[in-house]
Amino acid sequence: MQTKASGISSELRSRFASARSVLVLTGAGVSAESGVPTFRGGGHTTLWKGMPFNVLSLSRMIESDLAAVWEWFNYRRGVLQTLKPNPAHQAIANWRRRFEEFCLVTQNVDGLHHAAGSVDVIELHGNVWRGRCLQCGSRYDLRALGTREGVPSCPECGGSLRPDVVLFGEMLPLGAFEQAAAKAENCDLCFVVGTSALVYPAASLPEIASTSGAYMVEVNPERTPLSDLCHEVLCGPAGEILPLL
Ligand code: BJW
Ligand code: ZN
Repeated sequence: MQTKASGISSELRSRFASARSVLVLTGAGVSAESGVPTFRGGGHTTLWKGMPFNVLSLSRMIESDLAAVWEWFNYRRGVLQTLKPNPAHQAIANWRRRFEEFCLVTQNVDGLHHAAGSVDVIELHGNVWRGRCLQCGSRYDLRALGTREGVPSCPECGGSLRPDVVLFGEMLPLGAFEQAAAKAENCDLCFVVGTSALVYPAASLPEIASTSGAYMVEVNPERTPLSDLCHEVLCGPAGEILPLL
C-alpha cells in the first residue's frame, strides 16, 4: 500500500498503538531536512572536489591518501556542526518511551540521533565525530581532541588516526550487525526511514524483520528495492510523516 504523507492508515495506527517491539532503521534521508546532503538520489552521487563519495569512501583510500580522507571528513564535520536534529529525529527519540522494546539502528555517521536525545543507538557505519588509531585502536572524540590540518596523531602511541567510520569493503563495528539482526528477528513493527536500501549488510535488516513476520513500513519520498516487501510505503519527507504518528 502506498500512502501520501497526510494519511496514516488506521491499520498502522492500531499496529503502532499495540506494538511490543519496534525496530527503526534510518539512513541519510532522515537527516536531509536538517540540511545533511544524502549520498544518492536525483540520479547522481555526492561529489566533493570532483570525486564521488563512493571513491572517497573506499577502504583503500585509508592506505592511499589518508590526508584526503581527513580533508573530506573535516569539511563534512564543519558543515555538520552548524546543523540541528529535525522533527524526524525528535519523533524517533520520543518513541523509545512508548514501547516495551525499542531499537534504533542507523547507517548515519552524523550523530544527529544522539543530539535529538536518542540513546543506545546502533551506529552501523560509525560516527564522524570519532577518530580511531590505526596502530593501537584507541578511539577519540574529535571535538575534545580539536581539529588540525593534515592527519592527526594518536595521543597514546603517536600512530595515525583515521575517521571512525565504515568505508566500503570494511567490516562493521564488532557485534553491531549481530545485535541489530537479533532485534530485527524479534520486532513486530519495523520502520525503514530515509535509506536507498542499496548498502549491505544494513539493507538486510528489514529483510530479516520481514521474514520474521514484522509489519513493515517504509518512509521515503522515493521507492526503493525494499518498497515491495513493505506493508505500507509512506511516500514523503520523514520530518513531516513521523510526527504524525
Ligand atoms: C528521504 C528524504 C527525506 C531523501 N525523508 N527520506 C551484498 C551484496 C552486494 C554488495 C555487498 C553485499 N554485502 C556487502 C557488500 C559490499 C558493500 C555494499 O553494500 N555494496 C553495495 C553498494 C553494492 N558493503 C560494504 O562494503 C560494507 N561492509 C561489509 O559488508 O563488510 C563485510 C565485507 C567486507 C569485505 C568484503 C566483503 C564483505 C560496508 C558498507 C559501508 C558503507 N559506508 C558508507 C560511507 C560511510 C562513511 C561516510 O559517511 O562517508 O555509508 S557508504 C554510504 O551509503 C554511507 C551510508 O550510511 C550508506 C547508505 O546510504 P543511505 O543512508 O541509504 O543514503 P542514500 O543517500 O543512499 O539514500 C538516501 C535516501 O533518503 C533516498 O532513498 C532518498 O529518497 C531518501 N530521502 N530525502 C526521508 N526528507
Ligand atoms: Zn594509538
